[in-house]
Amino acid sequence: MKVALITGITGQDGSYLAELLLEKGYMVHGIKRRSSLFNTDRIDHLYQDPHHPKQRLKLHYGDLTDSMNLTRIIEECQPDEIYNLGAMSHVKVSFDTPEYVGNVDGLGTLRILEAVRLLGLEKKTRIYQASTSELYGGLAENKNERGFYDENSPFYPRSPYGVAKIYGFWITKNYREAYNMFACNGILFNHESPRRGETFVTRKITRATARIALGLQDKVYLGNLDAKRDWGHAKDYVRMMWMILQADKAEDWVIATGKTTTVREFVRMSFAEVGVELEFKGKGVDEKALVKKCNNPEYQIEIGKEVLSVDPSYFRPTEVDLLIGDPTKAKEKLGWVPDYDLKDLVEDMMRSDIKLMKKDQYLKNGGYTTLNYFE
Ligand code: NAP
Ligand code: G4F
Repeated sequence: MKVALITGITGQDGSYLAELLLEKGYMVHGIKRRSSLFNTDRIDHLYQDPHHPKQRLKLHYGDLTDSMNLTRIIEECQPDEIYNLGAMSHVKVSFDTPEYVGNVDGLGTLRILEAVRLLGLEKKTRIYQASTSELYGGLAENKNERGFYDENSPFYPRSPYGVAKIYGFWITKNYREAYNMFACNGILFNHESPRRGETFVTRKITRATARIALGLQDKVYLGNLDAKRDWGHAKDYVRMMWMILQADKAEDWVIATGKTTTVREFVRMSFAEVGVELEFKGKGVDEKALVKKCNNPEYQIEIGKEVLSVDPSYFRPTEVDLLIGDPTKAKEKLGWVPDYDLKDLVEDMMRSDIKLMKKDQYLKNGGYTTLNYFE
């Protein structure tokens, strides 16, 4: 049985990847952080009975800042594959915690690579490093001749997060070249899902849209509506992480959809899912979105209602204005074909958030339900 170790297993990607690897018959080890509240919501459905003899998911307490802990866990698991997904992954928050981000997202990667090397596992263990399109920084002049970022485009990170991740990128490449380790970077563009953290922009929008439609919230405040992102579905992207480690050769790969969309358009698409047409008025910090039409009898929102304003506190000291990736290499060499496009993604997230918020609404109105009633 193949053995995998996932750092960041409690996160969006870690949870989908754990599902995928369990389906493929792997023994899956995951590192979770000690927290004062339960932090395993996203993987609880995979972890029914830790004492069952056939349980193939095992969690270990740990942290990417603790080398001894990481070395001990890797020695115990003897993994065939390590997926290093653990990170402080919020770009805006990285401006508030730059040193911590350097330690976790940058040096954390080194700790994993060095543990594998010191334990003499460099021939056995393949390593996936969660690199990011934030490395490119959105500089227009660095796109290729077709207008995309690809594996050869120069990097220009624009946040402490991006700078820490660039260390992770290069140290992975260096260990591959210096010690002949099978260590690869997946340079992933933004990927979202119903399990996306609530403070990333897509999930913030789909949650707020669902709550506004159900009368639980009046409006949402966002930052830069002009920012453009290449958004895919996390399920498609974790499948590609696995494919990267099954390849014949260790390399770095761009994973993206090749399309880019503004935050404003994502808002428009989310409201359209509940039958609401929006009209955007004003510019910059004065921009607002108002309800123009409401075509869904289930969700009655008054015409002219203001449902979105700009709050400059969400602006970043330095912004990445535009990201668009070229996944040609992954498609041609590994045969990656995504199942979801942006419309499917928005539908999936909206369906899930409407269900979740209906549960909230039901409870708010004095109802009682078991957790899975609305699943
Ligand atoms: P996420 O939902 O924020 O999950 C991050 C995971 O890392 C969580 O399990 C978190 O634990 C864990 N973590 C945080 N600090 C840690 C530490 N000090 N030690 C050990 N674990 C720690 O992120 P994601 O969206 O799944 O992304 C997965 C990885 O891909 C990250 O490295 C991210 O930077 C990178 N990435 C993401 C995207 C994207 O669009 N999603 C794109 C490119 C790259 P808690 O649950 O306890 O917080
Ligand atoms: O959803 P975001 O916070 O994601 P961001 O900064 O692109 O980072 C995500 O994708 C990276 C891959 O490129 C990952 F490496 C990283 O870990 C993370 O998963 O913001 C997207 C855009 C930004 O331009 C931001 O300024 O949306 C803009 N935005 C506008 N209003 C907002 C908001 N972002 C957030 N989080 N909250 C807002 O209210």
